[in-house]
Amino acid sequence: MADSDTKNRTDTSLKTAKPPLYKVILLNDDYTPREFVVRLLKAEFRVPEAQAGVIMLTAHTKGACVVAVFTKEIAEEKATRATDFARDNGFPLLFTTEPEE
Ligand code: TYC
Repeated sequence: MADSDTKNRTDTSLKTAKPPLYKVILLNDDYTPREFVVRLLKAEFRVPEAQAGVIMLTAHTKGACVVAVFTKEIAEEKATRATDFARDNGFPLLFTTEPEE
């Protein structure tokens, strides 16, 4: 019997199913200027200055920091755009994505 045929079902997963989410992760490197990282985060991810500063410093000190969470397609597009922008400006800054939990 198909799931949807089951009577009196209490599992609401069919109604509430959400797309899997992906984290966009900023990686630290030794060459990209801090100010450039903050500027890029503001422009590409629309985060306010203070938050961009915290994200940049977290990546700088810990090696990586989650920037934001999106559906897979959007996360990959954002990570690619941000990495390409850095590359166009001559910096090795890298953004990656990974599934959330
Ligand atoms: N570590 C870089 C520096 O000291 C700054 C930096 C911070 C680079 C965060 C990347 O994700 C990063 N100039």
